[in-house]
Amino acid sequence: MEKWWQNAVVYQVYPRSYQDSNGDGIGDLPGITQRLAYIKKLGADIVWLSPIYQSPQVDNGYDISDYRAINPEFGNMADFEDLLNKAHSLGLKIMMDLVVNHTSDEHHWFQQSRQGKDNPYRDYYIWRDGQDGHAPNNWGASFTGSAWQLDQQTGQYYLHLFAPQQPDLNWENPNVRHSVYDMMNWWAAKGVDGFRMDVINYISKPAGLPDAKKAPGQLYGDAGATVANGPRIHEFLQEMNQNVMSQHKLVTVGEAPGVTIEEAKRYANLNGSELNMVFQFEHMGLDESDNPVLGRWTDRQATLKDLRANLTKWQTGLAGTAWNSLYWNNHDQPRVVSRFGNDATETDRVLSAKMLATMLHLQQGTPYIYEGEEIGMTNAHFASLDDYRDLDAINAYHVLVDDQHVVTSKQMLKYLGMRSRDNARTPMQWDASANAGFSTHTPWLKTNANYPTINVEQALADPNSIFYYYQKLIQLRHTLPVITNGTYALVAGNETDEQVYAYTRRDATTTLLVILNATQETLSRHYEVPADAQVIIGNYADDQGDTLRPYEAKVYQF
Ligand code: TEU
Ligand code: CA
Repeated sequence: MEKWWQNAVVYQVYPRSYQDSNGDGIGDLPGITQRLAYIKKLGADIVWLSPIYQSPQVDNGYDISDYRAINPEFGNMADFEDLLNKAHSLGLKIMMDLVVNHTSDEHHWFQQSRQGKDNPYRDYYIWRDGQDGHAPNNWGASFTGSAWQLDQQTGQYYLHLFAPQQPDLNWENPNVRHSVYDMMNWWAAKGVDGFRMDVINYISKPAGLPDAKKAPGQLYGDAGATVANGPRIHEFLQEMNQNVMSQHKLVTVGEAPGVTIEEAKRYANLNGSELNMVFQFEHMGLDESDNPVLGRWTDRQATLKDLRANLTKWQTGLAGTAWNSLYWNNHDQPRVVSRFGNDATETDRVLSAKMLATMLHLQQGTPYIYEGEEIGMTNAHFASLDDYRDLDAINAYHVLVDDQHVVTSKQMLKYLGMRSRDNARTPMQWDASANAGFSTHTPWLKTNANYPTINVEQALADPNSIFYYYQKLIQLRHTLPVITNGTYALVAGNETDEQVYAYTRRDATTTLLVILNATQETLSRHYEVPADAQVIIGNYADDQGDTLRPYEAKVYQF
């Protein structure tokens, strides 16, 4: 039986960067509300809001100090209710970001917890004694340094897998779990329609918190790999499901770095016992460095072969058992057109953005579009470290360039320009006016210099724009059941093609053949298509049969 979210399309908004309504240079809730009609015009069904809760904003809201209050920079609860009502009146659903692997160190639970070993909230977090004056184990934090912070007040260390201002909650404590479920039910009662769950597969830590594997040259062990998919994770999610999801009509997606197909089959099982779907990360890791010290800080390019093999593995791996989420972009990833496409010229940018959209949106699963992706926004290519705001980029620069001397400043600036999260976070480009129409004030993060030509106003005025192409892809998903339900298969022999990706989707009545030239060259390929086959979408005006022009994408229906 098909679920309501299976043929839905999600649009992610990063509130800080979407639309500033009061001229302080920071996006806000009334700004988003003003733009809901635009999201509706695109055709998305669900709007995922990155965190809007009260937060000191050390990690732009992924450090929450009050789960039931709105960050004052973004507005207040009345503004949120207004956004929710307006969305619902337009037929849009709202998905909240749920960040419960950790809180902010300013959350009152942590403020209490750090007071003393006997405090009733002590066990809400993960406290340990040091070992011979060192941290309790070798785990490294995601944003550099040890994952343990010594707290002078009690002389113990607390665990933080991310920044020191993001202490990890102790999910072994049933009070923590039920406090989270109560909070989720509170938001569901308010009328929100779903949750995107931040690093949810990290919440169950392995017993004894053993040292993590440490590659040569690395200062700390890989904590993420050690905590991912921990021993009690499925028990916790089933408990959450019984306490929250089963009580409401919610859509849920878990962010799950390090998730495997086998684990995803459990998290996202169609039996509905845990989550509806997960974000897997394998295709986002294909252009990582072989040198674990560098990780994503490299200019390595993913190959079509690797990308196709990975997407195919997830398509066939979950088919019939669990549900995929489909994404190229989010607030943590560089812009897809700059990463897997080509942003060098206007022609290449538009063609390759449409080709990548076709690759993803004809697959089985629920697609996610990240703000600006629908107009082909590109990486910002900032030239100076001063332009960056993200602690992830700034910390990585200092550790790799200043402390460890593993890359030069020039190299690292190049890598940041290609891979940093701030590439996704530059203000939404609405029009060619000052600050891209995002704000009347200097924005909190510089706008991309290309906003005078790449912007929403321009896209809406051009019938051949990337925007209208995405709109059509969404319409196709909403009207052709084979896109939601059909079987995925690679065209025979395509596995080894280094330039073209060709796959089919099939149900009892319909076949779709998706042909994608992933290169800048004109190629020749022959695929069997019946004489009456129709091209239902493509990024060139006509069909030249076996000739595939640069970045050509076309989809036959028969
Ligand atoms: O991201 C988790 C995560 O996997 C990141 O560490 C990711 O690997 C990194 O951003 C590099 O791409 C989530 C949120 O999406 C991210 O914005 C938060 O900073 C992080 O959790 C902590 O809450
Ligand atoms: Ca504002």
